[in-house]
Amino acid sequence: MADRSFPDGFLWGVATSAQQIEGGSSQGGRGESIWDRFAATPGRIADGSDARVACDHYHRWREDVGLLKWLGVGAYRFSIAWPRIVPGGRGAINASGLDFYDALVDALLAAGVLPFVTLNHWDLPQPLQDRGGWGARATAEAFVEYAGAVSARLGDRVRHWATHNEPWCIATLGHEQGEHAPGHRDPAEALRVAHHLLLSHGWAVETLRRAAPGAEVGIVLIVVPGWPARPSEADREAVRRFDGALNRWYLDPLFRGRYPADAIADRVRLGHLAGPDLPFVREGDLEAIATPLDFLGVNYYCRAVLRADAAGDPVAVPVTPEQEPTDMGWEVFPQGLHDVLVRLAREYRPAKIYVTENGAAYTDAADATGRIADLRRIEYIDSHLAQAHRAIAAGVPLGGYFAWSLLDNFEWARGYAMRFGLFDVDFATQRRRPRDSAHWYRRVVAAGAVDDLTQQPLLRRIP
Ligand code: IFM
Repeated sequence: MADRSFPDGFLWGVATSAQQIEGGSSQGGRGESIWDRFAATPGRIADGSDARVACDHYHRWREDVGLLKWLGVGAYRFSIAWPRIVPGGRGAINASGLDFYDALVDALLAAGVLPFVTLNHWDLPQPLQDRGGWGARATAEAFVEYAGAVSARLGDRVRHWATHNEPWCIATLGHEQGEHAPGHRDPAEALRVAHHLLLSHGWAVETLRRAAPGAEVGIVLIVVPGWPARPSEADREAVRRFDGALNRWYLDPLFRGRYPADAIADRVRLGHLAGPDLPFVREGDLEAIATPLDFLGVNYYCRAVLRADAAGDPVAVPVTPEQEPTDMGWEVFPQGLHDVLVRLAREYRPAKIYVTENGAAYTDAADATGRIADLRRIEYIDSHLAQAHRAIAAGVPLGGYFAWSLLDNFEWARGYAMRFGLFDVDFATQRRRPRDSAHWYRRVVAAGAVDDLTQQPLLRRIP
């Protein structure tokens, strides 16, 4: 087996987000987020849960920094809760919110862990939603004010900043498909939302660079490679449409300063746009969006296998994978990570890429000794790391990898049943327990290289 060492300086990390782990949702002056409102609406969350307590990280953050230190990771990707900083959406800044992250950042640095901050991981302050949310251009201005407040306080210590997490999810799941907050089903609004997210990103890059000179600034996208279900022209066309709407709608403006013409034509055909001119784009917007970035964050979980419906539009079809899907129903397809990274490097030439999320939801019971042998999660991460390694060998400027997630947490509309954590969380007691994957990842991080699981009697070696 070829050497699986990663380059010196490769950043090994784990990731979380504020809404999913913090809890303390009405403490310390935090305001309401759109996800608080959404979860309080009957029928929105599969198990009827909410994120008022979640992992209680708001109170247990010192313990959680201890877990990171034990793991030995070089970086921790977390997000700032926007409603904790600007409870009203605009105007007054909540000092106690800034104090919380200030202390967290100091504790991370003292533990030898670099803070990798995401500013918007979906928890828009509800007062901004009440004024039109991301569909309103003023929300982009509010985001820049918020980014300014956070970076003024943390910019002297935080060297990695991501503006948004997965704008496609906010725009499409939240405003077109209605599955995520705020639960709208309005494709025209979703396109405006996408634009205002990108615009606010571009504006905020400048703000962040001013407050944190020399820091790396980027954005995090979900990237899903499409595959034709059959080797037909129709299915290949369905893949093109899918790719245009999900991947290129974000990548092209960010790296080429324009929305993809074919994907605009698709939206016109679908009646989501009146014509090829995008009414929400103003002069200077595309230049701002295409401000050069220090990195692109890539979240990769699986591919989409697509067939064309009667109108030629993409429909995801279940594949029959050799391996069982994850609890999310997602196919395990490690090769897709390699392919995505190589494609991004070749077609968009980002200065650097981080895999900012990758991981799997599986439920494994503890045995009588309390051990949780989550071999499937280890295999998932190991096989994806092997593909990341291949991508580096192919010349991709990959700077790091963040496993999703440190802890089991509030998995949005799926509630708490989806367990992504390297650490198991008992939500009744808030006890954190390392799964075998945590022990395994700790060794991978220490070695700076992935195991070849085929050569290891794995279950005997762990923990
Ligand atoms: O939990 C989410 C995360 O918040 C965003 N990316 C995908 C993860 C798994 O669904």
